[in-house]
Amino acid sequence: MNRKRSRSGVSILELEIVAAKIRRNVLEICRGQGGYAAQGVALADIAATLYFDEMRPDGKGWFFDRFILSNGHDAIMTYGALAESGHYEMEDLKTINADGSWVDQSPIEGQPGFEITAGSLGQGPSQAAGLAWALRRQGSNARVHCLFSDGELQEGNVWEGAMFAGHQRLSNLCYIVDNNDMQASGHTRKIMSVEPVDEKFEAFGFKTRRIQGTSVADLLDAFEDARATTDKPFAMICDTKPWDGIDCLQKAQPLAHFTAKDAVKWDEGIAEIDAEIERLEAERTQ
Ligand SMILES: Cc1ncc(C[n+]2csc(CCOP(=O)(O)OP(=O)(O)O)c2C)c(N)n1
Ligand SMILES: [Mg+2]
Repeated sequence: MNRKRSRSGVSILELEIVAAKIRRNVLEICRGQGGYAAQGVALADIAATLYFDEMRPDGKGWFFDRFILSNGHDAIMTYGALAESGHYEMEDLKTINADGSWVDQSPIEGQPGFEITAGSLGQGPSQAAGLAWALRRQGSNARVHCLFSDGELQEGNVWEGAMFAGHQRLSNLCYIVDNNDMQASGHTRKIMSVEPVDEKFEAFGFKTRRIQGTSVADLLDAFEDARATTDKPFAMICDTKPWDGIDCLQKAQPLAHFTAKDAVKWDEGIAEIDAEIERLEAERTQ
């Protein structure tokens, strides 16, 4: 097990276990009323790496480094992670999408863990660039991470933010792209291709790295590379697939922008995850 590559000293195996538990949380949160479960599952390794290794604690129970969620519907990823870290209660999160629930599917600025209102897509990258610029100006060494989607790459504001970040050489900024070839009504490559994503960000002055979004080892390497890049912003292009990490649900519903509560067999997915957690925990005790 390579322990050196993680920032905090946690092992790859530990982070894989956390990611599997986040996947389980996502399914448990969505099974009652449906939700953006396929994205939450696929982004669990990114969430585990970010929240449980990369972002430094602020000493007050939250994080010193910043995370901007641009694609508001992927709040499910954040909820899954912040339930695992003890910041949110699963019982509250399970009320998502229910009438009268305070748990927003796409949260607004100020809800714990959410810095911006992101239901209207395409706005996070420019806000993250502005935040990174302001923090640098204030002399802070906090890093700013921003997750956004391939669908959002079709919006002009994303590229205005990227142009500003490249021009300002914002080396404290790390974009994380959920490049899942899916948007609301089908495959991104068929509706309006955004490729080659890495070359586009390079042209805007970024250092880029294209990785498998479900590989903790790749993610740790990429975050290390981002931190070591001191003269330009960084873009991590994470190739993912809906439900990445749960084979039976991927097979059942390969294109899954929104998963209605009756669209998949949640129990089958949970059973697959439980078997995975058991296998990983057995490996840990070896
Ligand atoms: C500005 C804006 N336009 C349209 C929408 C409606 N919408 C919600 S999710 C979505 C899909 C966007 O693609 P992506 O985020 O890649 O979807 P995913 O991969 O998560 O399924 C759209 C068009 C929106 N929320 N905001
Ligand atoms: Mg997408």
